[in-house]
Amino acid sequence: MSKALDPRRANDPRDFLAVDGLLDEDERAIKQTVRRFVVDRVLPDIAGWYEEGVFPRDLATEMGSLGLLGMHLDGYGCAGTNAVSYGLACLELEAGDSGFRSFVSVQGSLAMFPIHAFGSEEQKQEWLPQMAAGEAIGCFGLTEPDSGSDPGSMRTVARRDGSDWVLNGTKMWITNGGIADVAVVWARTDEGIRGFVVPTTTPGFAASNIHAKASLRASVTSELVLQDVRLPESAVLPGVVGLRGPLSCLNEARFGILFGAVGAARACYEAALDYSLSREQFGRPIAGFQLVQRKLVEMMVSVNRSTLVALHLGRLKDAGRLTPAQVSFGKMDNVRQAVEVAREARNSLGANGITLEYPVIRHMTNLESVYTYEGTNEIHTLTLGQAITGLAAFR
Ligand code: TGC
Ligand code: FAD
Repeated sequence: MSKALDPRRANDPRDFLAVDGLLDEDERAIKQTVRRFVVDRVLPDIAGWYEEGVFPRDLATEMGSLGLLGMHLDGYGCAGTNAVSYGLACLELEAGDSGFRSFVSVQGSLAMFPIHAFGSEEQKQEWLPQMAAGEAIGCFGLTEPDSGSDPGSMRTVARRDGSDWVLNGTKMWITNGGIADVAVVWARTDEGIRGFVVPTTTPGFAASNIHAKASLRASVTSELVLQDVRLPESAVLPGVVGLRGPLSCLNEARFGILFGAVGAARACYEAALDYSLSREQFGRPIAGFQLVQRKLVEMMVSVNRSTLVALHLGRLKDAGRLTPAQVSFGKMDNVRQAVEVAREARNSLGANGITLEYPVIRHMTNLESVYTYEGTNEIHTLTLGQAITGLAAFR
């Protein structure tokens, strides 16, 4: 008879609900591969990149060769994994830094997805293989200086001029903008909102990076100015008209974020656990004090609960049953949980919690952006309110 496990030590503090056991072999292998990439290629340098405010563009091709770019899309050089694997990759990347998950979200879900879902065959052939390889970088221009939560109020316009389109307007807060080779830009037309595939070398297109950010510093965030940008008819995404186009892309990216936030929270919880076990005050490890244990337990419960929510939503997506409001549930709750975990972890590290020698303050400040972008906490709350009452309270 096998010796019974000591019930006091039967659980892995880093996977308390044994969620890893719910993954299949391929999913576990992808998770491990991305975790290794983060440990080897991101963690050694991330504090420096964060401090300097740079994103290491060189790593794009490495992420491409790992199949992380547009990984849940089929064909055109994309890996074609299931949705859960895409989510797990986002989780592991964000355990490194939200900037890396952002890069992958924007490239795969916001720039490649619209071309894949709504693009012409010519657009797909031209852009997707090089984007999947990380040789071309994409960005997604929806938000404007006066049009954030309400993208339907955008002012960027595209008007027909003979067989061409001419675009004018300004896009704000655009991830990857300054390093992009191609921008998917959403603009108002006589027919409704349409998407345009804009090579960033097109005359009249300019990107300037936003500096002095105190969050997501290892990520490029830019303003895009389009002044009489002339594009051929072939630049428009033929497959969609209306706000449904960009909002469909957001569903994909928000799905990655609801997994990613768990990664940031897990990294914070693990840092707090390790620190509390080794830091001694009053003659013993602070992890032995009841108030510290309470914080650690709250963090652990939160991380496990968010992981289960993410995995459940991933399984729904793979079964083709995930609704946009369910994505809002995950984005709203997992990100707010992560914000709270990061804050508690920061506190647990005392003064060391404010230095970049530990990952926590970096995650904590990053998560402030994650709380705001891809639909703020309030917008997802209202989306859920509408879903359960049938009443829209946005306006
Ligand atoms: P509304 O009248 O409700 O809808 C207009 C049309 O869109 C359809 N629709 C959706 N389609 C797909 N997915 C969704 N989630 C959809 N939500 C709505 C809807 O059926 C309708 O279609 P049709 O064919 O009948 O015309 O639109 P509204 O103007 O009332 O707005 C609704 C609201 C507020 C929820 C929406 O505008 C919204 O989500 N606002 C938040 C904006 C946002 O999230 N921006 C993110 C920008 S990108 C970014 O932040 C990248 S961060 C970098 C990174 O990811 O790392
Ligand atoms: P606002 O919409 O002005 O909101 C301000 C506050 O008012 C928020 O708290 C909001 O919740 C609240 N509010 C607004 N409307 C309501 C309402 N009806 N009811 C209750 N409260 C409300 N955009 C892109 O298009 N592409 C990108 O790649 C991209 N990357 C980003 C990267 C970073 C680092 C950041 C910070 C943002 C990025 N964004 C991007 C923009 C992001 O999507 C917007 O910031 C976000 O949608 C919110 O818009 P806003 O900042 O204009 O805030």
